[in-house]
Amino acid sequence: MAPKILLVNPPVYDFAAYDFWLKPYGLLSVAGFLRGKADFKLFDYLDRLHPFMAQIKEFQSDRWGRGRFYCEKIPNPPPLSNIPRHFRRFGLPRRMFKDFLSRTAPCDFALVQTTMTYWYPGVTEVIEDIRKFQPQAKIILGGNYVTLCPSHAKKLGADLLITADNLEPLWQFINITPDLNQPPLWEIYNRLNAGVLKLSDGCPFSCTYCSVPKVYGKFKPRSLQRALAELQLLLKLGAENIAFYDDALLYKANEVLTPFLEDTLKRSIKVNLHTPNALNARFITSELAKLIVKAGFKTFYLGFESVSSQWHQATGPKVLSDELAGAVEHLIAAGAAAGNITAYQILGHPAIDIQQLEASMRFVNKLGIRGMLADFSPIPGTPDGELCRKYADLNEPLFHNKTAFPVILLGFDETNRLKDLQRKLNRTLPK
Ligand code: B12
Ligand code: SF4
Repeated sequence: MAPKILLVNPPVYDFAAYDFWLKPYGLLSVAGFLRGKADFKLFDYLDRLHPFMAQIKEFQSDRWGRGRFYCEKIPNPPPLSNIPRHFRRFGLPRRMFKDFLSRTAPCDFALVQTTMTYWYPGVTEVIEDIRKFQPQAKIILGGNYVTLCPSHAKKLGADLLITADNLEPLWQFINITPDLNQPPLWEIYNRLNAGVLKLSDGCPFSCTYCSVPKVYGKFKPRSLQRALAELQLLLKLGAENIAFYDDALLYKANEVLTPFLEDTLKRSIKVNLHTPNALNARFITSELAKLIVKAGFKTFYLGFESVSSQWHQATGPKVLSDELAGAVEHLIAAGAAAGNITAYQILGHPAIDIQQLEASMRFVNKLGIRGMLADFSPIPGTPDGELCRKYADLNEPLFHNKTAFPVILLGFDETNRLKDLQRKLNRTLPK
């Protein structure tokens, strides 16, 4: 008999959370490799198309498939008690999972997605409920938190931890031979209006605040055929919006993104494409801008971080000011709406003294595009994360929280002043 596998995407405990095309992509990818070889059930706490959230107007999607989650206010956890913001639990109510577990036939394995390191309280809650209602199930954790904080994750009491993309221990544990050509198990959702794609792994850069180079190594393209099959599956299931989760989507575009988009154009595929994970403006030539706009890219998030060349020298030069300006010019000339182009700048980076953050925000505003402050999350094991140990105990992942860390580094008033300034600058732009 095929083993019964429960897939769980936990709730989020945080100051803020928004469905910015959040999908448990690693979990769905692993389940896809086991397609046809196991009997799956899914409980996704963050599924806004679940009947509980879908019926409420407040949680409906915007035109690009994003939206708010159901949430409940809860007390701040003790390590974050000094952060003067409300803490919340985002996602379906816990009782629904308990009901689901008690109605579901006993499962052999439970695969649980872990995402941001500081979201581990949601994972703890899920483990507690599975242990109570499905005590026979072997619990397996995988994803970012387990990869970046393995010793902390061990304490949560799961039966197996899968770090990074080394899935061998998983196949041995569940005793199934995977089919690695299969796309993620998107059909497990009853309804879908947004999906995710990834055309590559890794990144050729080595920014000192980022874990990707260490965890995933250098850039490696994924199979184009498999990505095209995945897109077809997503479209068949009703997805109208696709977010790319690549770390370096535009790197070696001639070999990876361009052939993918040319194929979709040849097949006259109509879908809205998005890049919540920053694009590298350096690679946006006039030609590439024309192609991505023609192929259906609707929102453009560009990584900028700072106007300061000194800051870029210190952190790994990614995008210089003239490269950002050139990219914006090419995108607008190709027909992208300026209002849908956003540049990210880090707020709360430990080298803020050389970052010239206000000048960076004003520079972005002069280009006529929106700025967004990307709150800094100190990641243990990265050079910049390690610098932050003098401000916070990074062995407690709650201190990696992106809302908390800028407040710890800069203070509440200064953090608010910079956020207000960003809002004011954005308001000067035409709607
Ligand atoms: C996509 C992405 C996002 C998306 C959302 C992702 C989501 N679902 O929530 C967006 C753009 C919204 C986002 C936002 C942010 N992100 Co982000 N993001 C990523 C990215 C690129 C991929 C994460 C992901 O979904 N991986 C899953 C898929 C794509 O991975 P995969 O390799 O195919 O999965 C394989 C294995 O990993 C494994 N696996 C994965 N999951 C599972 C689960 C199980 C059960 C098993 C068995 C195996 C398994 O098997 C898979 C198949 O081989 C990572 C970097 C990276 N490359 O990992 C950063 C990353 C997770 N983000 C990071 C950061 C800093 C942020 C922000 C704080 C940035 C900012 N300042 O705004 C915000 C925080 C958002 C918030 N609300 O708090 C950090 C982590 C920070 C932390 N403390 O945890 C990372 C690691 C990047 C970095 N800088 O180092 N992010
Ligand atoms: S370019 Fe992006 S993914 Fe690559 S190392 Fe820098 S921050 Fe990380």
